[in-house]
Amino acid sequence: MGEAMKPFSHPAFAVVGHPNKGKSSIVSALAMDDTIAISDTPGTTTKKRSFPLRMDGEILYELFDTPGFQRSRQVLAWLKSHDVGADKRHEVVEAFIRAHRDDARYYDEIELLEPIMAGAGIIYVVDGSKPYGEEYEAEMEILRWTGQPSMALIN
Ligand SMILES: Nc1nc2c(ncn2[C@@H]2O[C@H](COP(=O)(O)OP(=O)(O)OP(=O)(O)O)[C@@H](O)[C@H]2O)c(=O)[nH]1
Ligand SMILES: [Mg+2]
Repeated sequence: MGEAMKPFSHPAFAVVGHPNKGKSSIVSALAMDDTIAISDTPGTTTKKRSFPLRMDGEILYELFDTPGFQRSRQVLAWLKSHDVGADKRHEVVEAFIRAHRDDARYYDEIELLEPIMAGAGIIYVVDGSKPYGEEYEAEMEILRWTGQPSMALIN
């Protein structure tokens, strides 16, 4: 995995959530890009991908399609075991990424966390056709640890 991402000079949003909940479908619609891989197999998106929305050559905003969470409970357990206080949680997420950069088990989490840690806002995609699942608790708590603003998008 590469270097840490640079901060953004324009609004940026990472579309994140559980696998197979329509993240790529939403990015495809908002970015008006039908080359994005969409399928009913969970884990279709394996890398973050940037979609800058340009007007007159200038980037208005940037969307990131990302892989879904694969090991949210384990990630959250690591964060909690390295907790040093509520005001330092962003740094603990940074430490998680540094410690697991070459760990294939957390590839998907690191891919999705990187744009958020670089300053992207969070668009958390929820499946409106299914009852609320408790596996989402860990995902949402990890996202809170980043300290970035977030909104839920019910697909
Ligand atoms: N019925 C219905 N199906 C949808 C909707 N949005 C997405 N889908 C379907 O849900 C499946 C998953 O969509 P993706 O956009 O690939 O989901 P994803 O969250 O990017 O999935 P991963 O990349 O695997 O994490 C596809 O079969 C889509 O056609 C929707 O609003 N309604
Ligand atoms: Mg996808």
